[in-house]
Amino acid sequence: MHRKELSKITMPVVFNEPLSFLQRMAEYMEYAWLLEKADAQQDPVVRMQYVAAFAVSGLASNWERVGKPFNPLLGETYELQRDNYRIVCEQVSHHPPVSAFYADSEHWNFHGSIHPKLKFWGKSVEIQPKGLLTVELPNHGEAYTWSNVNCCVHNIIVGKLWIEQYGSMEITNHATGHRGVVTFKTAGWFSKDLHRIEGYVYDKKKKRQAFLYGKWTEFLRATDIDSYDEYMLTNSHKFRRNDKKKSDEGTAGGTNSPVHAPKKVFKKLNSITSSFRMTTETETSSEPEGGVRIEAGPQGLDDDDGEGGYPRTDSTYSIDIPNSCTLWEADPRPEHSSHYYHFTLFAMSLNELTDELRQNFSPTDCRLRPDIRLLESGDIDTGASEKGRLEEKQRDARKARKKLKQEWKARWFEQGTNPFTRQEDWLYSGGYWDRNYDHTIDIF
Ligand code: CLR
Repeated sequence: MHRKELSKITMPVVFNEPLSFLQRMAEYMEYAWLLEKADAQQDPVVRMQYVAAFAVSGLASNWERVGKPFNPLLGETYELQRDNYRIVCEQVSHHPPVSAFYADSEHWNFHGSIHPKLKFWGKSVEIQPKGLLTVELPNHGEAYTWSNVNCCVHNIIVGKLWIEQYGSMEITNHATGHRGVVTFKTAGWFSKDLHRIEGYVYDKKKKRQAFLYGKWTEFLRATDIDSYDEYMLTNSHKFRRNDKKKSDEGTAGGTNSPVHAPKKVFKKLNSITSSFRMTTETETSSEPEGGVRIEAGPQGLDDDDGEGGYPRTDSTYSIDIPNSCTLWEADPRPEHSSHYYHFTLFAMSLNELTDELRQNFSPTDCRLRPDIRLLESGDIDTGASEKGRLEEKQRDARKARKKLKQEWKARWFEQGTNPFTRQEDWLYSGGYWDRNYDHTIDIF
């Protein structure tokens, strides 16, 4: 296994998508209305259900998104204002790369930071989005915290890239002690559990209060425990129970040890991942169907589960537990999404630059990054050279600071401890929306 910081991986611009990672973070906001819904609930169990739906919904846009977002430059920002909320993001550290954000609205606020850690496993790369996410509902005096599940990009050497998210997401309501635990399953044999998620809401005595189920790409539903238990008496075959043994083997974020890739693969990988990825869409694995798994991916998951290591089908079995309520449903992707980096409609709107914005926003906003603009307009070569120029400018600025013994300080965030978990976090220092950007530096 081979670790590398995201900021140290350079790939040709053709493998990029025309968004900065800061904008990728802003994509958590696509279904922000779920937080409004959460706030409107009187029952803490139902509030947790909607917060869980929000946490899951923020990951839905990752489906099929295999373009690499641009590494933000140190000090780069992104802002987005919508009818009911606004969000500001900043790249607060470059080595290691850390992005922080703060979103607020009349009824809630949502903040956190992300430091994606990459591990290369041979044929796949596992991404651990380190960092903490917090939702506060001041009307209820509540704060919820969780961390995102891991993500795996399969077939980084040959074959079709695909993204899997797996592990356990644990949301804690620090005021009442309720917990929402949602497990993202691995695809499993014949992709039976592809994209499937399920979990429970517990009260502070660890008693189950609701059952949650769905697909992170599509929907999340909730039902009461009695209906669930009754349903399970006759339909248990539909579920792969995540008992202890299973989760140690594979899913549910067990502390499993990896199966190592053959040395040969590693050599090849080391020499190409840092600079180039060879894509051959036609090359397929010659593994027989359901054949013996030779090399296992990070979570015991194999890349040979389908044609060319691509999952054969989505899992289509339906679960209709009586008394279920749909908390969230993903909007379908726009028609030409697959020709446009598999963007959602929301992602497509993130580069929008109105005159009003132009007059008001910070000169560090990533909408002003020339390399991203050039990729967006299809000029890959100039985009690549501009990207090089910006990175060099960033290096020069760092050297200059070193010489003057100056330390970099984030503009809108401060490193501190999360008041609810006491973990290390980045906290918003305020002021971005006062629109005074006199002391921002020129990074483009
Ligand atoms: C997944 C959801 C997490 C936050 C997060 C961090 C890094 C992102 C990842 C998400 C999705 C996949 C991603 C990755 C950075 C690079 C990678 C966009 C959004 C793309 C697919 C490129 C992989 C390139 C390898 C071949 C090196 O909460």
